[in-house]
Amino acid sequence: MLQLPRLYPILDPACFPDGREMFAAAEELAAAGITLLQYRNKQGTARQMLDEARELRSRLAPRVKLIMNDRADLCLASAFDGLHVGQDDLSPEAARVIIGPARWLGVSTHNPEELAEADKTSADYLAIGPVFATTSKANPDPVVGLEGIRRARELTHKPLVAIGGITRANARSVFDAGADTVAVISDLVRDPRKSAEEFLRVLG
Ligand code: TZP
Ligand code: MG
Repeated sequence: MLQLPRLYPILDPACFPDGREMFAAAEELAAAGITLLQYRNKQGTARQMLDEARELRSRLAPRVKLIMNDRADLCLASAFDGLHVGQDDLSPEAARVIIGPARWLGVSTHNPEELAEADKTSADYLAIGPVFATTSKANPDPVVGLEGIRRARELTHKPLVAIGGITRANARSVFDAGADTVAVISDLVRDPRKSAEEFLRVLG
């Protein structure tokens, strides 16, 4: 089974008003020692996304495994290492047909029913959230809390990624509730290197 690192940063260009800043943040995260990164872009065109993804790859691979959010086509076009799909994207099995057996596949879930369903697929890891309130996602599902993580942990043996409102201050509690990995957007935006180092220390 896939072994994920404890910290799973997600870079979303919407968090970086100056376009180049996202790449600087990516380099800082890598310097802090992260080994997994998701690229998430809900606003860009396919071309912009491919350009940005290729630049991330040229800067970070092979030190950092790169996961594309939503888009199986761009995962292949940018030679990323994996794909992350949600409940409104391609189904895990449809995504698997496109990305093949070797690339990593992650699936977002928001309640026990979705998690149990995703557990039956070829997904390599499952995400559960939002754990806490988040401002990084439009129309988030209801918060699942630490109890939602505990419940999810009972329902799957796959690597479990917790997401939503996770900070250096609460990351330990998320781990203690049964998550294997924390996925983080906003608490890595300001001073990414220092923040990632602190996360890794807390989670160590
Ligand atoms: N899915 C559930 S919550 C979330 C996503 C993409 C946003 C997480 O961002 P943050 O800033 O770490 O709360
Ligand atoms: Mg999605």
